[in-house]
Amino acid sequence: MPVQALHTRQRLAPAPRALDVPLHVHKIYAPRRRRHYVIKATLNTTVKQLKSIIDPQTAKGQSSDFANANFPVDQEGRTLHLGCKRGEVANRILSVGSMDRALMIADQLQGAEPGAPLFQHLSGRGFLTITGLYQGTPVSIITTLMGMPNMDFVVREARAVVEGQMAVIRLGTCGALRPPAKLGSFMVASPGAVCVRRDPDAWTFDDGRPHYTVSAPVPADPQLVQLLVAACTEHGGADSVVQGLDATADSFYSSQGRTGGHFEDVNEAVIEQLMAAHPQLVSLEMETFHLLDLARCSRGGIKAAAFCIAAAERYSNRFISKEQIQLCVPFFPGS
Ligand code: R1P
Repeated sequence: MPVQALHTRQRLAPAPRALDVPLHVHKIYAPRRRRHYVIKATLNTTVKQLKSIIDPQTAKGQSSDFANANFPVDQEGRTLHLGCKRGEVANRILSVGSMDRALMIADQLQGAEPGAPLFQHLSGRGFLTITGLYQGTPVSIITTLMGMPNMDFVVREARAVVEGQMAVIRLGTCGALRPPAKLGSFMVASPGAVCVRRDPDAWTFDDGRPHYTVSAPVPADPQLVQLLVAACTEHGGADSVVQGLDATADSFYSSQGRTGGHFEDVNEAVIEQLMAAHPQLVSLEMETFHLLDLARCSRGGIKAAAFCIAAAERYSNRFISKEQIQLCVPFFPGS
Protein backbone atom coordinates (compact mmCIF):
# COMPACT_ATOMS: atom_id res chain seq x y z
CA MET A 1 0.00 0.00 0.00
CA PRO A 2 1.57 3.31 -0.94
CA VAL A 3 1.83 5.70 1.97
CA GLN A 4 1.96 9.42 1.37
CA ALA A 5 3.25 10.60 4.72
CA LEU A 6 3.20 9.79 8.36
CA HIS A 7 3.49 12.19 11.23
CA THR A 8 3.06 12.02 14.96
CA ARG A 9 3.41 13.96 18.13
CA GLN A 10 2.96 10.85 20.18
CA ARG A 11 5.34 8.06 21.02
CA LEU A 12 5.85 6.14 17.84
CA ALA A 13 5.20 2.44 17.79
CA PRO A 14 7.91 0.35 16.18
CA ALA A 15 7.67 0.39 12.41
CA PRO A 16 5.32 -2.36 11.26
CA ARG A 17 7.25 -5.50 10.49
CA ALA A 18 6.61 -7.16 7.20
CA LEU A 19 8.28 -9.59 4.89
CA ASP A 20 8.23 -7.15 2.05
CA VAL A 21 11.10 -4.92 1.21
CA PRO A 22 10.09 -1.43 2.42
CA LEU A 23 8.55 0.62 -0.33
CA HIS A 24 8.77 3.99 1.35
CA VAL A 25 10.97 5.37 4.07
CA HIS A 26 9.61 8.49 5.72
CA LYS A 27 11.48 10.90 7.92
CA ILE A 28 8.99 12.52 10.28
CA TYR A 29 9.46 15.49 12.56
CA ALA A 30 7.77 15.23 15.97
CA PRO A 31 7.73 18.84 17.23
CA ARG A 32 7.28 18.24 20.95
CA ARG A 33 10.16 15.80 20.97
CA ARG A 34 12.12 18.05 18.65
CA ARG A 35 13.49 15.10 16.74
CA HIS A 36 12.94 13.13 13.57
CA TYR A 37 11.71 9.57 13.35
CA VAL A 38 12.11 7.21 10.46
CA ILE A 39 9.13 5.07 9.49
CA LYS A 40 9.19 2.32 6.94
CA ALA A 41 5.92 1.61 5.17
CA THR A 42 5.65 -1.67 3.37
CA LEU A 43 3.17 -3.48 1.22
CA ASN A 44 1.90 -5.17 4.37
CA THR A 45 1.36 -1.96 6.27
CA THR A 46 -2.34 -1.58 6.79
CA VAL A 47 -4.24 1.62 7.23
CA LYS A 48 -5.09 0.54 10.75
CA GLN A 49 -1.43 0.09 11.64
CA LEU A 50 -0.63 3.50 10.26
CA LYS A 51 -3.46 5.09 12.19
CA SER A 52 -2.39 3.38 15.38
CA ILE A 53 1.02 4.95 15.02
CA ILE A 54 -0.45 8.40 14.51
CA ASP A 55 -3.29 8.23 16.99
CA PRO A 56 -4.09 5.09 18.98
CA GLN A 57 -7.44 6.57 19.98
CA THR A 58 -8.45 6.92 16.35
CA ALA A 59 -7.36 3.38 15.59
CA LYS A 60 -9.97 2.01 17.97
CA GLY A 61 -12.37 3.06 15.29
CA GLN A 62 -15.36 5.23 14.93
CA SER A 63 -18.76 3.70 15.46
CA SER A 64 -19.84 2.43 12.08
CA ASP A 65 -23.51 3.21 12.71
CA PHE A 66 -24.47 6.56 11.31
CA ALA A 67 -27.90 8.01 11.64
CA ASN A 68 -29.38 10.67 9.38
CA ALA A 69 -28.46 10.39 5.71
CA ASN A 70 -28.97 14.13 5.34
CA PHE A 71 -26.15 14.95 7.78
CA PRO A 72 -24.61 11.70 8.99
CA VAL A 73 -23.39 11.53 12.60
CA ASP A 74 -22.61 8.45 14.66
CA GLN A 75 -24.07 7.59 18.04
CA GLU A 76 -21.53 9.79 19.81
CA GLY A 77 -22.33 12.71 17.52
CA ARG A 78 -19.15 12.42 15.45
CA THR A 79 -19.44 13.69 11.89
CA LEU A 80 -18.79 11.32 9.03
CA HIS A 81 -15.60 12.77 7.56
CA LEU A 82 -13.95 14.96 10.21
CA GLY A 83 -14.86 12.46 12.92
CA CYS A 84 -15.22 15.11 15.64
CA LYS A 85 -18.04 15.71 18.07
CA ARG A 86 -19.12 18.60 20.28
CA GLY A 87 -16.42 19.78 22.65
CA GLU A 88 -13.56 18.67 20.41
CA VAL A 89 -13.41 21.63 18.05
CA ALA A 90 -12.86 25.23 19.20
CA ASN A 91 -14.74 28.12 17.66
CA ARG A 92 -11.45 29.66 16.50
CA ILE A 93 -10.09 27.49 13.71
CA LEU A 94 -6.86 27.67 11.79
CA SER A 95 -7.25 25.74 8.56
CA VAL A 96 -4.02 24.45 7.02
CA GLY A 97 -3.39 22.25 4.00
CA SER A 98 -0.91 19.74 5.34
CA MET A 99 -0.22 17.66 8.44
CA ASP A 100 3.34 18.97 8.58
CA ARG A 101 2.05 22.51 8.92
CA ALA A 102 -0.58 21.52 11.46
CA LEU A 103 1.97 19.78 13.66
CA MET A 104 4.49 22.60 13.48
CA ILE A 105 1.89 25.17 14.49
CA ALA A 106 0.39 22.90 17.14
CA ASP A 107 3.70 23.10 18.96
CA GLN A 108 2.53 26.54 20.10
CA LEU A 109 -0.63 25.20 21.75
CA GLN A 110 -0.99 24.00 25.33
CA GLY A 111 -3.36 21.41 26.74
CA ALA A 112 -6.47 22.42 28.67
CA GLU A 113 -4.70 21.77 32.00
CA PRO A 114 -0.99 22.14 32.78
CA GLY A 115 0.70 19.03 31.44
CA ALA A 116 -2.46 17.79 29.73
CA PRO A 117 -2.10 16.58 26.14
CA LEU A 118 -3.67 18.41 23.24
CA PHE A 119 -6.81 16.90 21.76
CA GLN A 120 -5.98 15.33 18.43
CA HIS A 121 -8.02 13.24 16.07
CA LEU A 122 -7.05 11.86 12.70
CA SER A 123 -10.17 10.82 10.82
CA GLY A 124 -10.35 7.84 8.53
CA ARG A 125 -10.52 10.30 5.65
CA GLY A 126 -7.27 11.92 6.69
CA PHE A 127 -8.53 15.11 8.34
CA LEU A 128 -6.39 15.92 11.38
CA THR A 129 -7.94 18.06 14.13
CA ILE A 130 -5.78 19.37 16.97
CA THR A 131 -7.38 21.43 19.74
CA GLY A 132 -5.64 23.22 22.58
CA LEU A 133 -5.07 26.62 24.11
CA TYR A 134 -3.14 29.43 22.49
CA GLN A 135 -2.29 31.96 25.20
CA GLY A 136 -5.29 30.70 27.14
CA THR A 137 -7.77 30.81 24.23
CA PRO A 138 -9.16 27.58 22.75
CA VAL A 139 -8.03 27.10 19.16
CA SER A 140 -8.34 24.20 16.72
CA ILE A 141 -5.97 23.51 13.88
CA ILE A 142 -7.61 21.42 11.18
CA THR A 143 -6.02 20.06 8.03
CA THR A 144 -8.12 21.00 5.05
CA LEU A 145 -6.04 18.81 2.73
CA MET A 146 -6.51 20.23 -0.77
CA GLY A 147 -9.27 21.72 -2.85
CA MET A 148 -12.70 23.19 -2.38
CA PRO A 149 -14.57 19.92 -1.65
CA ASN A 150 -12.28 19.25 1.31
CA MET A 151 -12.72 22.79 2.60
CA ASP A 152 -16.44 22.12 2.37
CA PHE A 153 -16.17 19.06 4.65
CA VAL A 154 -14.07 20.93 7.18
CA VAL A 155 -16.21 24.03 7.47
CA ARG A 156 -19.61 22.34 7.41
CA GLU A 157 -18.70 19.54 9.82
CA ALA A 158 -16.86 21.86 12.20
CA ARG A 159 -19.87 24.20 12.13
CA ALA A 160 -22.10 21.26 13.10
CA VAL A 161 -20.19 20.57 16.32
CA VAL A 162 -19.26 24.09 17.44
CA GLU A 163 -21.49 26.33 19.55
CA GLY A 164 -21.78 30.04 18.79
CA GLN A 165 -19.92 32.19 16.33
CA MET A 166 -16.85 30.82 14.60
CA ALA A 167 -13.75 32.47 13.17
CA VAL A 168 -11.89 30.48 10.52
CA ILE A 169 -8.53 31.55 9.16
CA ARG A 170 -6.84 29.72 6.33
CA LEU A 171 -3.06 29.55 6.44
CA GLY A 172 -2.11 28.16 3.06
CA THR A 173 0.48 28.29 0.37
CA CYS A 174 -0.11 29.86 -3.02
CA GLY A 175 1.38 31.01 -6.26
CA ALA A 176 2.37 34.67 -6.47
CA LEU A 177 1.21 36.24 -9.71
CA ARG A 178 3.14 39.48 -9.82
CA PRO A 179 5.78 41.51 -7.99
CA PRO A 180 6.17 42.84 -5.36
CA ALA A 181 4.91 39.43 -4.18
CA LYS A 182 7.83 37.04 -4.04
CA LEU A 183 8.71 33.64 -2.56
CA GLY A 184 7.94 33.73 1.17
CA SER A 185 5.63 36.77 0.97
CA PHE A 186 2.55 36.72 3.19
CA MET A 187 -0.31 37.05 0.74
CA VAL A 188 -3.38 38.36 2.54
CA ALA A 189 -6.59 38.03 0.51
CA SER A 190 -7.85 41.36 1.86
CA PRO A 191 -10.50 42.04 -0.81
CA GLY A 192 -11.46 38.35 -0.90
CA ALA A 193 -11.31 35.82 -3.71
CA VAL A 194 -12.73 34.79 -7.07
CA CYS A 195 -13.21 31.20 -8.19
CA VAL A 196 -11.77 29.78 -11.42
CA ARG A 197 -13.34 26.61 -12.77
CA ARG A 198 -12.65 24.42 -15.75
CA ASP A 199 -15.87 24.06 -17.74
CA PRO A 200 -16.11 20.56 -19.29
CA ASP A 201 -18.97 21.76 -21.53
CA ALA A 202 -16.46 23.77 -23.52
CA TRP A 203 -14.92 20.46 -24.63
CA THR A 204 -18.26 18.68 -24.94
CA PHE A 205 -19.95 21.24 -27.17
CA ASP A 206 -16.87 22.83 -28.69
CA ASP A 207 -18.97 25.90 -29.51
CA GLY A 208 -16.51 28.63 -28.63
CA ARG A 209 -17.53 29.12 -25.03
CA PRO A 210 -14.65 29.80 -22.59
CA HIS A 211 -12.89 26.74 -21.23
CA TYR A 212 -12.53 28.42 -17.83
CA THR A 213 -15.13 30.45 -15.93
CA VAL A 214 -14.39 33.06 -13.28
CA SER A 215 -16.84 34.02 -10.54
CA ALA A 216 -17.44 37.44 -9.04
CA PRO A 217 -15.35 38.16 -5.91
CA VAL A 218 -16.50 37.11 -2.44
CA PRO A 219 -15.19 39.34 0.37
CA ALA A 220 -13.16 38.35 3.43
CA ASP A 221 -14.13 39.52 6.91
CA PRO A 222 -12.58 43.01 7.28
CA GLN A 223 -11.88 42.69 11.00
CA LEU A 224 -10.02 39.41 10.58
CA VAL A 225 -8.16 40.83 7.59
CA GLN A 226 -7.00 43.76 9.69
CA LEU A 227 -5.74 41.41 12.41
CA LEU A 228 -3.99 39.22 9.86
CA VAL A 229 -2.24 42.13 8.19
CA ALA A 230 -1.10 43.46 11.57
CA ALA A 231 0.16 40.04 12.67
CA CYS A 232 1.97 39.35 9.38
CA THR A 233 3.55 42.80 9.45
CA GLU A 234 4.71 42.29 13.02
CA HIS A 235 6.22 38.94 12.10
CA GLY A 236 7.89 39.73 8.80
CA GLY A 237 7.85 43.51 8.41
CA ALA A 238 5.68 45.56 6.05
CA ASP A 239 7.65 44.41 2.98
CA SER A 240 6.73 40.78 3.65
CA VAL A 241 2.99 41.45 3.35
CA VAL A 242 1.19 41.69 0.02
CA GLN A 243 -2.53 42.38 0.04
CA GLY A 244 -4.69 41.63 -2.95
CA LEU A 245 -7.41 39.56 -4.51
CA ASP A 246 -6.95 35.80 -4.52
CA ALA A 247 -8.10 33.36 -7.21
CA THR A 248 -9.10 29.90 -6.03
CA ALA A 249 -8.85 27.29 -8.76
CA ASP A 250 -10.48 23.88 -9.03
CA SER A 251 -7.20 22.31 -10.16
CA PHE A 252 -3.54 22.77 -9.33
CA TYR A 253 -2.85 22.28 -13.02
CA SER A 254 -5.43 23.16 -15.68
CA SER A 255 -7.26 26.09 -14.12
CA GLN A 256 -4.02 27.51 -12.70
CA GLY A 257 -2.55 27.72 -16.18
CA ARG A 258 0.06 24.99 -15.76
CA THR A 259 0.81 23.44 -19.11
CA GLY A 260 1.99 19.99 -20.08
CA GLY A 261 1.82 17.52 -22.94
CA HIS A 262 -0.63 14.91 -21.65
CA PHE A 263 -3.90 16.84 -21.63
CA GLU A 264 -5.57 19.25 -23.97
CA ASP A 265 -6.27 21.88 -21.30
CA VAL A 266 -6.57 24.93 -23.53
CA ASN A 267 -5.21 26.96 -20.62
CA GLU A 268 -2.24 28.86 -22.04
CA ALA A 269 -3.98 32.22 -21.56
CA VAL A 270 -5.72 31.54 -18.22
CA ILE A 271 -3.40 33.57 -15.98
CA GLU A 272 -3.08 36.44 -18.42
CA GLN A 273 -6.86 36.70 -18.79
CA LEU A 274 -7.42 36.51 -15.04
CA MET A 275 -4.92 39.25 -14.35
CA ALA A 276 -6.39 41.45 -17.06
CA ALA A 277 -9.91 40.97 -15.68
CA HIS A 278 -8.81 41.54 -12.06
CA PRO A 279 -5.98 44.05 -11.72
CA GLN A 280 -5.97 43.51 -7.93
CA LEU A 281 -5.25 39.79 -8.32
CA VAL A 282 -2.05 38.66 -6.60
CA SER A 283 -2.38 34.96 -5.69
CA LEU A 284 -3.61 31.64 -6.98
CA GLU A 285 -4.46 28.64 -4.81
CA MET A 286 -7.27 26.13 -4.19
CA GLU A 287 -9.40 26.77 -1.07
CA THR A 288 -9.83 30.40 -0.03
CA PHE A 289 -12.82 31.27 -2.20
CA HIS A 290 -14.86 28.38 -0.85
CA LEU A 291 -14.09 29.26 2.76
CA LEU A 292 -15.19 32.86 2.17
CA ASP A 293 -18.26 31.71 0.23
CA LEU A 294 -19.37 29.41 3.06
CA ALA A 295 -18.80 32.16 5.62
CA ARG A 296 -20.96 34.48 3.53
CA CYS A 297 -23.74 31.88 3.50
CA SER A 298 -23.45 31.03 7.19
CA ARG A 299 -26.19 33.43 8.34
CA GLY A 300 -23.59 35.39 10.27
CA GLY A 301 -22.30 32.31 12.10
CA ILE A 302 -18.83 32.26 10.55
CA LYS A 303 -16.25 34.98 9.97
CA ALA A 304 -13.39 34.04 7.70
CA ALA A 305 -10.22 35.34 6.13
CA ALA A 306 -7.17 33.81 4.52
CA PHE A 307 -3.51 34.36 4.02
CA CYS A 308 -0.99 32.24 2.19
CA ILE A 309 2.76 32.00 2.00
CA ALA A 310 3.88 32.45 -1.59
CA ALA A 311 5.45 29.11 -2.48
CA ALA A 312 5.73 29.71 -6.20
CA GLU A 313 6.46 32.73 -8.34
CA ARG A 314 4.38 32.09 -11.43
CA TYR A 315 5.90 35.07 -13.19
CA SER A 316 9.49 33.81 -12.80
CA ASN A 317 8.78 30.07 -12.52
CA ARG A 318 10.71 29.79 -9.22
CA PHE A 319 9.54 27.54 -6.34
CA ILE A 320 10.24 28.01 -2.65
CA SER A 321 12.89 25.92 -0.87
CA LYS A 322 12.08 23.78 2.17
CA GLU A 323 14.32 25.94 4.36
CA GLN A 324 12.60 29.13 3.23
CA ILE A 325 9.08 27.87 3.92
CA GLN A 326 10.04 26.60 7.37
CA LEU A 327 11.10 30.12 8.27
CA CYS A 328 7.55 31.31 7.53
CA VAL A 329 5.45 28.59 9.11
CA PRO A 330 6.15 28.81 12.87
CA PHE A 331 4.30 32.09 12.77
CA PHE A 332 0.92 31.94 14.40
CA PRO A 333 -1.46 34.87 13.97
CA GLY A 334 -2.95 36.62 16.99
CA SER A 335 -6.45 36.02 18.17
C1 R1P B 1 -1.43 22.51 -3.77
O1 R1P B 1 -0.10 22.17 -3.69
C2 R1P B 1 -2.02 22.89 -2.43
O2 R1P B 1 -1.23 23.94 -1.84
C3 R1P B 1 -2.01 25.10 -1.66
C4 R1P B 1 -3.19 24.92 -2.60
O3 R1P B 1 -4.27 25.72 -2.26
C5 R1P B 1 -3.42 23.44 -2.58
O4 R1P B 1 -4.20 23.02 -1.49
O5 R1P B 1 -2.45 25.33 -0.33
P1 R1P B 1 -2.06 24.46 0.96
O6 R1P B 1 -0.56 24.49 1.06
O7 R1P B 1 -2.73 25.09 2.12
O8 R1P B 1 -2.58 23.06 0.74
